[in-house]
Amino acid sequence: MERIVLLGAPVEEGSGRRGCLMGPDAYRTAGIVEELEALGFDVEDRGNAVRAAALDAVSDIGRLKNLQLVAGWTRSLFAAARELARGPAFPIYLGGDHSLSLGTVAGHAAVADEKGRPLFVLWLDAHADFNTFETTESGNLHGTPLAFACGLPGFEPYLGRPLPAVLDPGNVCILGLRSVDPRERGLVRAAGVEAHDMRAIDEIGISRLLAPFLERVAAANGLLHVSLDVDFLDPAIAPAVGTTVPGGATFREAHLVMEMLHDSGLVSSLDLVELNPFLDDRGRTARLMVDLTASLFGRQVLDRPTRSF
Ligand code: 5AB
Ligand code: MN
Ligand code: MN
Ligand code: MN
Repeated sequence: MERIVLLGAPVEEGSGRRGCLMGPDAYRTAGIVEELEALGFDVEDRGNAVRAAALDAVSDIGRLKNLQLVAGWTRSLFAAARELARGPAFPIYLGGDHSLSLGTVAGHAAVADEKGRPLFVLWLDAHADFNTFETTESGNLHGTPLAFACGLPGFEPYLGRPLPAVLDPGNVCILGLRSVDPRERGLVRAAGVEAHDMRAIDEIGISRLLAPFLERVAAANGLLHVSLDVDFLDPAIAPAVGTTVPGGATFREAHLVMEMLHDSGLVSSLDLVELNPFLDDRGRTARLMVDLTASLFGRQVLDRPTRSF
């Protein structure tokens, strides 16, 4: 039986408001363990076992918010992700805000490198999260994880040492964009990240955007990390997020992505981030995130032969 490890990381200091620390427990209340068990998985819930490492004072930089705490979380999450990536189980990281991915992506990139396999990342988000300490206008560090993973300069305080392995920006696909800061947009373009906004999804269709990326992962024998930000979804169906932007992915678009990911058999790790249960409407966003996770792990309405991309 395939094994899944759940690791809760109640980090909220990377976002501009409080509440994401309740995220991991909201997924449990919404039945994440039971849903995955019903699909035949052996689920080990490690609880909210990760905490921010205590650091010597990290000097303040400009208007960055909670840099010391976020760096502490990054170091703990990096170590936890590296350990899980080396093991046989499939890790699901329960956030927490998106600064969680500062640690998880770096950890998975390091282990992919040890294994001699390329890491690919699918970033499902209204935002590119490609700001640097230089370009961030808000100072909220949940807007920086993808730039950090891709090796953009200036991020030394996060790990306190160079990144063991840099994620190739050419191995990243962002889907769902509808809010990118002006200077961030230049960075995304310069890095050569594959980025699709909601207009592309409207015009081309989400499956036709995703399929070629999955083909590339398969052709390269890559590992695939998926980072699902609640704000990828339209706020009408997923209100429990601090950074709502109208015009997001629909219920079916989001499920189709998860179903295609399942059928591809390529996904090796998952972040569920930015859920803020304080803003939820009777648990519906938490339940939707759990249902999307179930689709990624094979829940479907009818039997169908496994497709390859
Ligand atoms: B999230 C913004 N670009 O840097 C910034 O929710 C938003 O993890 C970042 O995608 C949103 O503050 C971060 C305006
Ligand atoms: Mn976002
Ligand atoms: Mn995000
Ligand atoms: Mn957000």
